[in-house]
Amino acid sequence: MTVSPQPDERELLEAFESTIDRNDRIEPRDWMPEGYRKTLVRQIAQHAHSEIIGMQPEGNWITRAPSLRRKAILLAKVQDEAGHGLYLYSACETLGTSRTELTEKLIAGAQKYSSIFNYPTLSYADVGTIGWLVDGAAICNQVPLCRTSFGPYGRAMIRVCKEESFHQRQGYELLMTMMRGTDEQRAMVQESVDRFWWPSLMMFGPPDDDSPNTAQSMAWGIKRNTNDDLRQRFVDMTVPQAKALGVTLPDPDLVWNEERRAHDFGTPDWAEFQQVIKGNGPCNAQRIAHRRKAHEDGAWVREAAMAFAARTHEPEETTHDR
Ligand code: FAQ
Repeated sequence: MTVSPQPDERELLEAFESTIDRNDRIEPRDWMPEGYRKTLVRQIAQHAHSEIIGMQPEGNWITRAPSLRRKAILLAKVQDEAGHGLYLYSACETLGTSRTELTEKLIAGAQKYSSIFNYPTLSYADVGTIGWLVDGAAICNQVPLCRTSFGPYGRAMIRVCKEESFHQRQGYELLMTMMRGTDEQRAMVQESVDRFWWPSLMMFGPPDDDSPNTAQSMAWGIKRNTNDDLRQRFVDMTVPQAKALGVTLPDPDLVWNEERRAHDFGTPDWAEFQQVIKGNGPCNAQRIAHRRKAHEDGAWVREAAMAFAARTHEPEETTHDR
């Protein structure tokens, strides 16, 4: 019998690169460079944490939703975010990192989550604004990720994006209803949009010139567009929606540029962004404390589930008397 020789690292790398060049998918059992694996774990974990932490600002309004219909919609949306977190943690597990490890890193402050969820939800209009702007930004960012080079991440994104579309529409519909209401309600919507506009633009990450990861992530097909490209796409998509809604986007420099066939817009406060991602945003401490408490309070559920799983996997003769 002839034993075929193990391919060396150069051959493995060539095979990996040719898969990337063909726009094919890398799957969990395929060989991959360590840097590719690490970048994916970093991005997917941050994305998963964002979904889970993102449940908090909206969850804040479940008990105070103004009608049964609005409450049911909000409950369903927040539950969807939990599901998105689970798909994403599962995608990360295929890269050899457990969900427990990732959660522990999150609550120790060793992994990030989206800056946007460190801002408070001060009025009920924020539920609509988050749906419209935050889910709108998430869709712009995530639709291209359906074509990301790592199979489990791209497949998770397909379902996530479908659900995010519903989230975006419910937010827009909520705001539209408020805009058809009283002057007070219209003022609430405008005040909410004023607070969330700039943080929504920051969701796309730092400008391309200050983005250390973009070039390599694009070369590996993990990211399909740069941060600035997606931010521009979001602005162009949102301006006509704001007009239809009757709200003003709080940027005096926002203007259509006929030559570029795109909107010019002002510069987000990047110093504020850096502070928020370093942990010094308005709600960072509260979000992590809440997540830590939920994790600790849920310890008994995990222990019971593990004990049940161990028992149901025991051989038949040791369990049938119980
Ligand atoms: N917040 O070099 P880059 C949602 C970090 S889901 C915090 O440009 P990259 C659904 C970045 O990690 C929202 N940190 O990085 C929902 C890096 O730090 P590191 C989440 C940020 O990875 C809706 C450093 O800055 N979506 O909203 C942010 O190439 C409503 C340098 O940055 C995703 O995660 C930020 N905004 O590009 C849920 C999408 N931006 O790790 C509930 C997937 C950058 O080196 C309610 N992720 N940083 O220490 C991505 O597309 C990318 O990771 C980017 C950042 C674009 C976020």
